[in-house]
Amino acid sequence: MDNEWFSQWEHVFKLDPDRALSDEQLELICMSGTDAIIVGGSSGVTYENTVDLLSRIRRYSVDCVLEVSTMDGAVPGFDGYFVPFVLNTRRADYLMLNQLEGLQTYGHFVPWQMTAASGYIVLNEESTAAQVSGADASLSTQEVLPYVWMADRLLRLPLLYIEYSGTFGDMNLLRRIASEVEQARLFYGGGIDGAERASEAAQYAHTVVVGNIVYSNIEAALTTVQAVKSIKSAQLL
Ligand code: 1GP
Repeated sequence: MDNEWFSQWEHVFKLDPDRALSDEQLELICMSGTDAIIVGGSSGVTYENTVDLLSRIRRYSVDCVLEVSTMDGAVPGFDGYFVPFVLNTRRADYLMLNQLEGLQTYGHFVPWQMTAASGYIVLNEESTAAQVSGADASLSTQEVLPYVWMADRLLRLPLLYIEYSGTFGDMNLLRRIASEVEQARLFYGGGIDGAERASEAAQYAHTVVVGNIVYSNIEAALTTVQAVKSIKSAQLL
């Protein structure tokens, strides 16, 4: 992996260390053809459950990265690390102070070559992510765009993550955001429950993230891989 380590990803599954998945289900996910697994969650993430999930995913060759959202869950040995910054929070701890504390404690151990900042815009008010981070999630299109410009053009973050966790987002807004992004890789996550929604999101986002449905309908989750890949192949033509 190098600085471009996530620049080819089109589809990823996000797995929560605090939720149960059988070995059979995990094998299906890891062998699905997805580009990577992101390990992360908004609550209940500990060192122990993160190490446990990493060691189970390590039986497979798929890239596995950690979204570092708590100091407790900062585990070495992943292929890469995302450090989330919630751009539309009013709370300085989620904007920057928690991350700063992490660097004050563990900064000398950070594998910088495979660590990237991810700028989150959280747009589902009901989500745990919004509630935990105190995000101002009810933004109009006109209100969202300055966050996009801030992340992509001013801060030049490598990754912009449009997060609707738990609900399917406004695809018109995602299309508008995509048209404004100049250099960041655009991730979309939220409410993808099968091939149809995966295809829709893949039209606009560079990378589609599939989470919850893994735990409630694994067959539907698996269909999202090919759905995203088909759209991406068609875009190349
Ligand atoms: C969550 O964006 C991911 O952080 C995926 O969302 O769980 O709704 O698929 P879902």
